[in-house]
Amino acid sequence: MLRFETAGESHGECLVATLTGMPAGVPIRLETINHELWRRQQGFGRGGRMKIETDTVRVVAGVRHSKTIGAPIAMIVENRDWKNWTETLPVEDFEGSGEKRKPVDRPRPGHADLAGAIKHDFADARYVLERASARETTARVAVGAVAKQFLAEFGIGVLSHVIQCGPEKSDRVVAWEELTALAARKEVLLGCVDSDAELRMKAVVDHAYRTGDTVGGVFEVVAHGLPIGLGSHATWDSRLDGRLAQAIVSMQAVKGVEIGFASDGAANYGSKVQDTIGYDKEERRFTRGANRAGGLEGGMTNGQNLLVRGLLKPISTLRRPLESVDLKTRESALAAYERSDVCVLPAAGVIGEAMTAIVLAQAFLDKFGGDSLRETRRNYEGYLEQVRNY
Ligand code: EPS
Repeated sequence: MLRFETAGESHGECLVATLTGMPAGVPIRLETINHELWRRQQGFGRGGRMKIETDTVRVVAGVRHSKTIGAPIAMIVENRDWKNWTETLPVEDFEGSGEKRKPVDRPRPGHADLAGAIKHDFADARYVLERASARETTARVAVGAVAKQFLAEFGIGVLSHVIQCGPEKSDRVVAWEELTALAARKEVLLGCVDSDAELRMKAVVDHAYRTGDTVGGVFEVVAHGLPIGLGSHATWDSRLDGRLAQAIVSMQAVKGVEIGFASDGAANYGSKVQDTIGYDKEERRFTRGANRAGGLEGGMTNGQNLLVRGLLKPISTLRRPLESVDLKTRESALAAYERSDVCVLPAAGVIGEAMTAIVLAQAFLDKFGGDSLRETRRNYEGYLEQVRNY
């Protein structure tokens, strides 16, 4: 079972991730992990923090001579901002520390602040926001970059693009090659392949900047090169759609998930929604009329591209704050404002890729197993042979 955990707070020393269950012999390049971390930091609408950080991974266990060794992988990404917070968030208390604290006592509507402070019996929300912050996704992206390198060994790629920002949408059908070109861009605006739509999206973010507001939208993750049969129809918790939904909605600020064209499907008759089945006798393979199911039927991959969308609400830290309550006085007060982002859509796409890659690597190893890449590959190739001869 491939599993991972993260630790670390937004303004603490560092973010930490462990990943257990990866077979030995998977080639790992630090440059590839760092490139994914860089992608997570990009996009028009990011806040001041991204100017401080240049996220760089340190792999401290589980990889030797550029390959996994079948042991837990441990990774660290340092927070450069920590040096500004050593007295505000010390590990060991010291005399006079009270004056250095930065309490957050006017909880932000939409953030973890209020429920987290009440639940943990904190007088203010500082410790809650430190962990609830999307800074944590740095660790997820590092793990996802390892999962991606594993999947790449089997010709599977996972990428993303932005399809909606506030009210502005791009409905264009996108080819895999366009996503690889998008991912190779040196400058990231809003992560949309349609440049006209991207400029309209930029105007929405500009408006949010001007008015002290924030804006959300929709990103789509696409996985390419998948075999038929990852996941299972047999039990509720092995259905891949359910596992992906959990992974995507677990992302900070994501409030909804859609597989394929789910909301269009809900508004249409069955005859317009299902992807018809054909057979190419020369190529000896099944073909499909469309991919409205988003590559998943019965909780299993069906060999088409996997399409998973995340619906991202606007970031809850507003420069023009909403009404809240002072936790000390219980009087009405405006919510706390601390430096934040205005729009994080392209970054959310990159995090969605990481979460999808992790779930796919889990499902892949559930099915093909193996303590070494060679063993996994042999099992995989045997299965592909069986599918070819079906
Ligand atoms: C983030 C770092 C954070 C925020 C953002 C995500 O940095 P700071 O709090 O120091 O500005 O920019 O966190 C939030 C949006 C949030 O609501 O907490 C990052 O690295 O992605």
